[in-house]
Amino acid sequence: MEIIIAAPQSDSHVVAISLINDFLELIGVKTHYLGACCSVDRMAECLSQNKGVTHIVISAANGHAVADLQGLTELKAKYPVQVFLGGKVDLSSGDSAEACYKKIKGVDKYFGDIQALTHHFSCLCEQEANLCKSL
Ligand code: B12
Repeated sequence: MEIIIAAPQSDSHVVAISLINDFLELIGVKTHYLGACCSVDRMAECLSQNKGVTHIVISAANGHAVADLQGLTELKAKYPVQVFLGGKVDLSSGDSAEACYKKIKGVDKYFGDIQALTHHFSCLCEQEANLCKSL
């Protein structure tokens, strides 16, 4: 399992992405940690160089994810990846994070906490391992 971890283009908060990177590495996920202030173009560049990447995990903190993440649909038309988002998506609107994430085209799922995300990837890794054994 190989994934990208990043914060959106205008977002300089690094603590959550760093924690997520550590948790996922611990369960055996190979991570490409692109860090904070990462543009969608930079994510696409990484995908073009790493064909095994299946997911992009994005952490939003500063509330500008809706504007920052324009372009995900075009990226997904080119690369077959799933995009997971978590954090504070858009507090200015007063909507919940779960409601806000739906405003961002190209995001497949919003995760409320890191534990749920880690559990999800842990199940995916197990499925991948079982598939390899059966081949
Ligand atoms: C530290 C901090 C900073 C530091 C960041 C240092 C760094 N390089 O990381 C500095 C001082 C640079 C900073 C700057 C700013 N900040 Co600031 N910052 C914080 C602060 C105090 C802590 C953030 C943090 O690290 N938390 C620890 C991590 C572990 O928690 P977390 O980010 O909340 O993530 C948790 C969950 O949300 C979730 N999660 C997060 N992402 C993801 C992703 C996935 C996939 C999943 C499953 C879960 C998940 O899991 C984490 C653990 O529970 C928060 C306030 C707060 N107490 O939360 C404000 C806060 C995030 N900042 C805020 C703001 C507004 C700013 C500035 C705009 C301030 C300014 N006027 O300059 C700038 C923006 C800079 C930028 N370009 O992004 C606001 C954002 C408001 C919003 N979203 O609407 C906050 C919430 C403060 C506030 N209450 O107003 N900030």
